[in-house]
Amino acid sequence: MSDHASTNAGATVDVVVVGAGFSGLYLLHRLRGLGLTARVFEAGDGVGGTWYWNRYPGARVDIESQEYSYSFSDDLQDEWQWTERYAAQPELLAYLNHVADRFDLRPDIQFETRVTAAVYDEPSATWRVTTDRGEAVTARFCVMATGCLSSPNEPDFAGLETFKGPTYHTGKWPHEGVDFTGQRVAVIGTGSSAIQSMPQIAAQAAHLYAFQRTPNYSVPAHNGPIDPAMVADWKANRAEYRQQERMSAIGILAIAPTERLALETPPDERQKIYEEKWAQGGFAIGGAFADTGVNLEANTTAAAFVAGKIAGIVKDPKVAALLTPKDYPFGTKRLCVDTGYYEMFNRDNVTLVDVSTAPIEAITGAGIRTANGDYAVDSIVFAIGFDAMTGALGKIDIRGRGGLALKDKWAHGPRTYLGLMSAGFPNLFMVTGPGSPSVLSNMVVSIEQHVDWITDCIDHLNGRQLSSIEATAEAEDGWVAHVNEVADSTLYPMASSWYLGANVPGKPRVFMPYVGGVGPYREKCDEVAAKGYEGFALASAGRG
Ligand code: FAD
Ligand code: N01
Repeated sequence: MSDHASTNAGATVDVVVVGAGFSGLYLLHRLRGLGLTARVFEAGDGVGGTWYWNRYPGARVDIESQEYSYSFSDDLQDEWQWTERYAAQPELLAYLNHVADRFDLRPDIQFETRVTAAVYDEPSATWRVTTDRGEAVTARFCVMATGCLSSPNEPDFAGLETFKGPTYHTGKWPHEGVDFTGQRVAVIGTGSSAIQSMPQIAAQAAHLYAFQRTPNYSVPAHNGPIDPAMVADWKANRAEYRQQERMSAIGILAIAPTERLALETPPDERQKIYEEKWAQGGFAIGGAFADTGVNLEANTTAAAFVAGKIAGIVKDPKVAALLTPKDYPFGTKRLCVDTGYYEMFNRDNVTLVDVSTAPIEAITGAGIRTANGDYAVDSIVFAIGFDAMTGALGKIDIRGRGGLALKDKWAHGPRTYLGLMSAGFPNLFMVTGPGSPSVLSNMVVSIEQHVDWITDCIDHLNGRQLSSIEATAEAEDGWVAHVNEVADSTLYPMASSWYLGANVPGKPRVFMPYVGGVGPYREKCDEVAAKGYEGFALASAGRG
């Protein structure tokens, strides 16, 4: 076992943290700063979370590196130099390892340990957390830093066990890497993971078969070495830029606030603006106009622009047509940011297989059988995504007041107050939980905000000898209604996306993240805290 601090049965700490990604690492640092004892449990054998698990070729951040990084320490920001505009997975993992070392976090992290249950004991107002190693630890507070995209969907294709070659999941990629040289490779899925990995696999493999059920909108990253002028500007104005991110819509500077409407902009000027945003790269295009996310007609102008780009890049018009999304608005599934994705389909060794009209029927010993025929392959990559936002929480037997299981409470969809806590589960916090901006934002900005709010809250309770905090049912009902109302005012619900749980059979269709914006959400959280944690019940031990 690497770097493993062990916890004895019966140990007691102030706070248990589950997960050692961006969230868990910063939590531990903040909790220590408050003089609290904390124990972090992490299933992997290293820190990094997303960037520990997703080691597939081409994995990289799609927000500019300096923005997708911690802001809490000036020294850390001064000393760390990113090398690319969009850092690749190895660099992101190195960064998070650097953070763990720099702040000496490892002694309080127990690796290769999966938390299996967390049970609230009402009389003592404590959580009893147990692990797959048979250990138990008692803590006043439990913070789930388990990640929104950390529970990979497992493939359940008929005949999977008969396949003779190796299979891989992008979300659990082998640490030693995979050499596809000379192989015929199938990639199932065309979400961000597939769109990032396929151009690299195609460059190595003998042949790549891309199995597409639903086409995605993708925009070019225009990645490259980091621009020294940008670095100098960032350094000079960092504090101001960070503040702008915190108060922005999605925590990204590339999406500048605009009131400009696509429908009120003359077509040639609109086209020019889209071209500029396309040339800028990444999410910039999402911020071209204020009405594309809420007005279908306006949205159609963005969709048509991207369709034109696909048609211009992909030489075979039939393939271009298949790659063009048709049945959901632009941006209502997470926008993909790529390096050479559409261009890849011009290669002789790449075949797009449309499984929307001819579904995958089975996996055979030799490959993949669709309704249209068989594809012989040597290996299969599952890029089929995650049980997002609730998946990792659902794998832990979390029981609150009166033995209530979180899974049962959320049977019809997650219910939280501010995405931070759920009524009936005192002293249990979630980082970027459902009902917070989370996956609709620069996650590091949202993670820092949540960690700061949670640790300030714990400090508030400790300073007043309060033993517990719990969301009230009324506040939760109000927040859930608000989250739904805001989502319904946008085009998001028009796509069968993982935001809605639509990618997991049987999962209730509820729009999970909060669309109201990172800045307004932060203001709401701050206001709640300033009003003595309005909407939460605070109690002293024994007083209920
Ligand atoms: P994670 O990084 O997911 O870490 C959670 C950790 O908890 C994991 O290590 C997991 O092993 C551990 N864990 C879970 N359950 C248990 C348990 N029961 N017991 C013990 N340990 C447990 N976001 C962006 O904003 N921009 C991006 O460009 C971006 N790119 C992404 C690319 C990929 C491939 C993926 C999958 C996600 C991406 N995201 C991106 C979202 C990304 O998840 C967040 O940005 C961020 O890394 C989340 O950090 P976290 O610490 O909250 O969760
Ligand atoms: O997963 P996805 P992902 N048969 O759910 C298909 C972040 N991320 O891992 O749309 C055939 O997006 C499925 O098809 P459909 C980011 O937030 C960021 O790619 O359900 N196909 C879809 O095409 C992202 O959104 C980056 O019809 C099947 C694909 O698999 C999130 O993580 C990189 C199928 C899954 O796409 C998840 O991305 C990577 C089946 N049975 C991830 N089941 C960055 O760029 C599923 N599919 C920063």
